[in-house]
Amino acid sequence: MSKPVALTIAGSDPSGGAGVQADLKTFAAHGVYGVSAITALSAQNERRFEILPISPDFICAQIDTVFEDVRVDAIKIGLLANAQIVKTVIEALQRHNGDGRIMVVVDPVLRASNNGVALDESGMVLLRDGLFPLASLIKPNLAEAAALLGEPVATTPQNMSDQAARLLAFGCECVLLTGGHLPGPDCIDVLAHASGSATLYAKKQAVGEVHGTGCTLTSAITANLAKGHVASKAVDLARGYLRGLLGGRHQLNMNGAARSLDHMFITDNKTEYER
Ligand code: PXL
Repeated sequence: MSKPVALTIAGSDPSGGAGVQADLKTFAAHGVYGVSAITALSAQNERRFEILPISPDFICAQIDTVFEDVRVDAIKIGLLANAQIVKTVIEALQRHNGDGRIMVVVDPVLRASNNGVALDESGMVLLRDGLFPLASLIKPNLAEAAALLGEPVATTPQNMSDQAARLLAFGCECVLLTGGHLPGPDCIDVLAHASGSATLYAKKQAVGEVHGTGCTLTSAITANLAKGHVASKAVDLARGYLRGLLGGRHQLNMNGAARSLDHMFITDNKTEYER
């Protein structure tokens, strides 16, 4: 039997903590073969964020050549740097996933972790109205959910459930609204789908700012979907993987205050996240 295959359509992060680099390592750590189409190059650290979008035609060529040769089981979509690129990705999904066989996970990246702008207003509107209806799952954080809805940032689990339900109305199958920035002892996420919603609790770990957690969670969900898990199980396993990564010794020491994750840790200690 051949390995499951996951495609990431996302930006490059040279530090390896986020973006395509994080996605490919996360896929590999899950035993999933990773393929990629790069939407933008970034040059970034905690103080600077510069971005060079790839031309839509060349993004299209990357995606089309992958599909000519590879049977893709799940797709993760991350940073899309402008509205034209969002349109290119929508059209590629229409060409290659017209029958909806492939699970599609969208991380609606609006800002990079050092607050650099990743997608402008018109791009965000097209992402929401054109790409969400093609998605199996979208994973906004609190700030992204608020921006997408044009509402204040949720401050309670009830606000989060209400906003997740309103995001579902844009046409995706599931919404995972991550509430890591909500104050309190627990990390609270809401998973909403057509038949209801669940509030998921995990003990917050005192790790401070860690770079690339959103990309990593989303690519772990995608890897688990590629392996055939249903969405709720894929989310559960991915949250366990991220919890394992955030357990101190799986982080790399970088020069700055924000730390990066060691995505391959489960290949060293497989049982830890499977518990
Ligand atoms: O975490 C959002 C994100 C996505 N994609 C790229 C990034 C970042 C954050 O820095 O660099 C390429």
